[in-house]
Amino acid sequence: MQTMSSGEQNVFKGALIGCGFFSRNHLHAWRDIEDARIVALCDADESRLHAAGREFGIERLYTDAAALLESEQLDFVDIATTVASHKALVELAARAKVAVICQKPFARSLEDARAMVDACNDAGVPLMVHENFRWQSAIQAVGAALHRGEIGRPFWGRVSFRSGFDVFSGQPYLAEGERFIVEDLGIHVLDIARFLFGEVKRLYASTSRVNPAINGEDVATIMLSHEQGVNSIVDCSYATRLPRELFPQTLIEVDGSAGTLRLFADYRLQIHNAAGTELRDVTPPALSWASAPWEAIQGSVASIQSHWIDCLRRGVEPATSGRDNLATLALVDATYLSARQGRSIEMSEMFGADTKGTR
Ligand code: NAD
Ligand code: 89V
Repeated sequence: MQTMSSGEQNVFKGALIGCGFFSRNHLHAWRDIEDARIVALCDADESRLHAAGREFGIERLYTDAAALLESEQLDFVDIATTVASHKALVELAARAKVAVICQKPFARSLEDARAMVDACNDAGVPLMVHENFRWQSAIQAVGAALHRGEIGRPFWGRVSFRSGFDVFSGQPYLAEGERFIVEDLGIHVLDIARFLFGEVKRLYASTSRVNPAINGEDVATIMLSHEQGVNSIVDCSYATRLPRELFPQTLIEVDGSAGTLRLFADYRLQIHNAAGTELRDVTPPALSWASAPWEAIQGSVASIQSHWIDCLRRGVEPATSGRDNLATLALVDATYLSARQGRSIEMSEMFGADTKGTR
């Protein structure tokens, strides 16, 4: 059992639910955050539960999330299970009045996501979606450069993720679903487009499957018209054989009224404007537990989890709150709808009369 010293009174106590493939990154990152402590773990699979407990020295272990929430005094739960269990677990945490982080994809449908946001709202508990890609050091550097107006007013952008990396060996469930790249990876890239260029008015998308061994689509191209006048392209592929594999790098191009920004491979950020051309190094932080090729993602996990603790301490809404994530999920749904029907989608169609909580 973990003991708290008097110096740890200001430490936020959490439990992690879901001890699978990606949970190791959460657990390593929590260990590095001074004012957070994971005091208990939960997984329906006992062998995974005990393996994580042993690896991270956590002794309070549960196979049932309801029992965890009944027995532990928690400041937050961190849900790192796959999407099928998210709604039940978020609503369970809300009923127990415990603040909650939930991994992406937040929900299977926009309707479920709204219900989850409402449940936390009504219970008065903070809710953050672990939408971490925008928290990568390189993406934050791009956002900051645009925010400072270094290339003037952006009018065009491209956010691109093209890879042939074998994601299925670590995450075999990704090969099984009817939906694949847009729901799993495109969701991050669409969220980056929102983060950089603002909310979307309209989109047009096409998708295809190249890999015959999987059920869902592994290529998507999406054209977005943003409310503030930027037109952008989000493209992603897991069927792209490059001379050098770049997983999990996202490459970015932005043209602005006073210059251009390019995020090249290997985390090189080029800003070109009237003052000249500058190349910046925006490499992810060197974490002791990072492992190639995952460093950028692992750095973003550390950043989003620190952001959560900071928001809890200050009593403010996280940047990637449940409410914020509704707009990203709506882009995912609109992409599938556009690809299926071969037409552009007005984002207002996705919300109908019920725009509650989408901004
Ligand atoms: P996984 O299948 O390896 O692990 C999930 C674990 O949750 C399993 O051990 C399972 O037994 C457990 N579980 C499921 N339902 C449960 C329940 N009701 N109660 C207790 N335990 C339960 O999955 P993973 O690859 O670790 O992915 C988990 C989530 O993380 C997914 O939603 C995935 O999309 C997301 N993910 C995010 C990133 C990122 O960068 N943000 C990267 C990889 C995966
Ligand atoms: O981030 C994710 O959700 C992961 C991966 C980067 C492998 O697609 O599933």
